[in-house]
Amino acid sequence: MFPSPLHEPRTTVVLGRWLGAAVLVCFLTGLLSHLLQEPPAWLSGLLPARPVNGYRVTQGLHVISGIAAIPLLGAKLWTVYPRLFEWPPARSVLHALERLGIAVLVAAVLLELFTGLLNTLQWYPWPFPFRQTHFWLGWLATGGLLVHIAAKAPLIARNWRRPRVPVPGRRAFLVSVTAATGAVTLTTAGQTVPWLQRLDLLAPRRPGTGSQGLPVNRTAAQAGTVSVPADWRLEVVGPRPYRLTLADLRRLPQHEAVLPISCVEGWSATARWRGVRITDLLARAGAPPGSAVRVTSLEADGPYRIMEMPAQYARDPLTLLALRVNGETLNPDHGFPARIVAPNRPGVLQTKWVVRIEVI
Ligand SMILES: Nc1nc2c(c(=O)[nH]1)N[C@H]1C(S)=C(S)[C@@H](COP(=O)(O)O)O[C@H]1N2
Ligand SMILES: [Mo]
Repeated sequence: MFPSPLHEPRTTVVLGRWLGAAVLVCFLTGLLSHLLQEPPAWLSGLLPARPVNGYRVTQGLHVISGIAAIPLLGAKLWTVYPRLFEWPPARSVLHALERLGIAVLVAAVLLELFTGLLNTLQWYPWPFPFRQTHFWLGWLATGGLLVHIAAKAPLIARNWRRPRVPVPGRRAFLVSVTAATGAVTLTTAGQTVPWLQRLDLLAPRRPGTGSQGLPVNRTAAQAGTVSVPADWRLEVVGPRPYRLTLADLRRLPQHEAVLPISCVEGWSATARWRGVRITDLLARAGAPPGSAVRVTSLEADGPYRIMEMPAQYARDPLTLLALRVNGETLNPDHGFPARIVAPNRPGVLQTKWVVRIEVI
């Protein structure tokens, strides 16, 4: 029924090594992203504000390895799918358990890659929350993978080295899978790797494309902040609270920072920001050194309305309340009148339409 000679363990092992590597990179970078976006209390003081592009690199790797895993998984499942029709389906309790484990593993990995891919398109056609589901499926898939590798260790060991007699067609098959993996990777990686931008055929975003040279995830219209109230004031709450108009803010010392927005959805774009240092605003409010802050957006609701920033970012000279981007006043979509930019943080924490900064 399955005439291809490639439904055999050596081919599966070769693909499994690549897929395993992709899944491992994806898992570790995903874990990091999760921890950066919502750090547990014990960790938040330890997260480094350098290198400024750190999150751009790890999140880029996350999405690149996840996309590469899709053709690899397809090919690997193809090599083994005849075993779905094995008869009898279970030879022993142990065999039944092993097959059940594989079912869970395959389901978790498929769902993980599917939800991740759709997330890069900002498309959420399901009733469950994306982030928590993606996080726990990641553990399930990686745990399932480790158990699978352990259960298959003898088979993997037997097929680790190239056999003396080659299976006909294997080389061509592996070359095709490599080409497919390379193609989907190279045509999407440009959403975060600047020198691959020209190949960006399948990427949902292009870093330089968007108003003011930058993509927009949530527009002012979507957030309901198109018309900023005429009496807008930045409120700084601390031991010596105060309020500033936009004109006041513009009269304070202005600083520049070249920093990326590194979106968890997989695109990153560098921009030149100009505005007031958060550390200067905090000093003026009499905040004790080492203060963390809570930032509130004008946005009526939404998961990114309130953001907390640990001290190491708040005191960083590159962390700005930006008023300008790439030489222009921020437009409404990029956070007019003022937004946060900080080094080495996920895009979701680069709060737009800021109205309040509280010392905590
Ligand atoms: N208040 C608020 N700030 C926000 C968001 C939001 O939805 N609301 N989206 C965040 C996300 S997910 C990203 S990637 C960046 C994008 O910034 P940009 O639209 O200026 O490129 O803004 C962040 N700041
Ligand atoms: Mo984002």
